[in-house]
Amino acid sequence: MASSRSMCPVPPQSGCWDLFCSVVDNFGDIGVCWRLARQLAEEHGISVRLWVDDLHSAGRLIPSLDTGQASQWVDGVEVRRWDASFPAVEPGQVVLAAFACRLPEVFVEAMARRLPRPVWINLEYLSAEGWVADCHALPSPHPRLPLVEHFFFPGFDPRTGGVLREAGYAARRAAFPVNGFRSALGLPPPVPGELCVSLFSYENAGLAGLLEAWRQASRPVTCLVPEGRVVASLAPALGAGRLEVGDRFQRGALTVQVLPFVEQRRYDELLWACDLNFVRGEDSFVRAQWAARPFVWHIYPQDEDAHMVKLDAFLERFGAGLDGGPRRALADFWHAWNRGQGAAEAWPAFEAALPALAEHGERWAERLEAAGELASKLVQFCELKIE
Ligand code: TRH
Repeated sequence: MASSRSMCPVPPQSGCWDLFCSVVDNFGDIGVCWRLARQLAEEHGISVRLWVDDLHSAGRLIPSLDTGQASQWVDGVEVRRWDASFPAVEPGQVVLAAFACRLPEVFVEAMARRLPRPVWINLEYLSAEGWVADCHALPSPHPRLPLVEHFFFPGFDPRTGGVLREAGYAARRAAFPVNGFRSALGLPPPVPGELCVSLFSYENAGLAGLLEAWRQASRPVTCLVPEGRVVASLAPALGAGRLEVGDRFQRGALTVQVLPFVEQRRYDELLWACDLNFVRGEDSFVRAQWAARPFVWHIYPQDEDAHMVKLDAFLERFGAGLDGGPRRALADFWHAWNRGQGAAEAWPAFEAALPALAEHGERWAERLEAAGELASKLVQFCELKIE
């Protein structure tokens, strides 16, 4: 019976895992899940079945995905559309529920019947808060079924699950041709003193003031903006109508260019090509840290400003080892950006701190590496739990 229902058509080297991803909004949920799924398959030989309830969002990051197909293999990962009516399938050795998404009841029942029982992991959101290390890996027995769920917390501390980073990251980066990247966008090689900025952010009322500061800057500022939510704030600030991919504007010292949203693997290139990266959510926030360049985090807004606690927890952790001046400038600018006001006023001090932040970024990436790599830690954790 299991053979016709099993979803591991390719004999796995290291087992078969189910990863469930419910797309709440934007791209962070699928962004983390897709990166993790690829790593598990490519680097750990695991046969991953990724269940996604919104293939259209996924398709933005995975252009080769056929959004009309309920089941397909992409980059060694079996991508399955997660429909309301869930098929009868044999659960894998490990079941990962990303970001506390609720698994289909029939699937949970099947997990309880499977012997040996699957290792059940709830992959949590990333946070720099101190309590995360204490809660990482804690078990939670199911109230009714013979199953135990474990909470797996990404984080910045060696006692947490760490953050994702592909094994080939350093080599890809070393081989990256900045000038080739720019010339593909129709941009000349960087001129001395130029500041190149990537802007991947939510809508922001402070953007107009910041663009004005860049327009009046004493050096060229190139701002590369992937199409998406921030474009809604960009168009009025530039006095433009509807913005299209490829549009370029020159305003004083400032050049703004709208870029296409690229395949996930290629997003890193934009970060490597820039001196300062505005990022958001969770996955781009982590990528900016690996890029080891100064960055600005637009955190995902939550009710009752809960996100500001997380923002400050990160600033506290990240800022350790930074001198007082750059540290204050960083916090002031990040707060202004996240409040949507005062970014232009906070810019001069932040700009002056960029060289110190660039140096600090390298040191931080080393600390991040010391916290451990999430996919590897997850595999180790599950190997210990697999019966
Ligand atoms: O899109 P985000 O804002 O995602 C979220 C979600 O809102 C989610 O519900 C929330 O819980 C979470 O944030 C905290 O930001 P994030 O996480 O950075 O995801 C963006 C993804 O898009 C990331 O994987 C990088 C990818 N990307 C591309 O693949 N191509 C691109 O051109 C760009 C700009 C991004």
